[in-house]
Amino acid sequence: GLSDDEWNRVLGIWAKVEPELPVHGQEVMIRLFQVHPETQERFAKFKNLKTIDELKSSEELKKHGTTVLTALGRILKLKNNHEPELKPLAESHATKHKIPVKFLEFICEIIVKVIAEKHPSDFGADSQAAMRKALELFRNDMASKYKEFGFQG
Ligand code: HE5
Repeated sequence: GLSDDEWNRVLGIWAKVEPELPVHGQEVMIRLFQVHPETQERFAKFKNLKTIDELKSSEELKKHGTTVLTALGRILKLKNNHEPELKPLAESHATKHKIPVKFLEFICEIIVKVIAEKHPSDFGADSQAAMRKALELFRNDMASKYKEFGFQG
């Protein structure tokens, strides 16, 4: 688990991300699709967006990015007691969307990078390490729930 200091770092930077969640969410989704194009194929709604301009112009993509980061923020704020929030997310990603754990790893790494770029002076090495640890906990618990839902991930 994370220490109190680590959780404070995670929630401290998240408080700076939250006022501009749509901006961060849009950037995360676009970056995810650029770096890992196979993830874009999973989105019926977005797989036909080809250019960066098309991606940037999509209000739906921005909205989805906001949805993703809102869900993640709620989970982070629950610290170690995230199971009630995590379970429905794991269920939909395991049984409906069938999103491999590898894709969760991709998006988590991109989230850290996007926050680091947008908040260079508030997200130093220790805070980045704490965020990586929190996201690892999120992924590990998603992976074990995946198995409960019969998805090997
Ligand atoms: O499952 C839902 O609610 C419990 C539906 C909305 C939702 C989706 C859908 C939410 C809240 C999340 N995702 C959240 C979320 C947090 C983690 C970091 N997601 Zn999600 N997703 C949805 C992730 C990670 C992640 C990685 C990838 C490749 N996710 C995806 C893919 C994905 C897809 C295909 C969908 C359903 C399609 C959709 O809603 O398109 C707009």
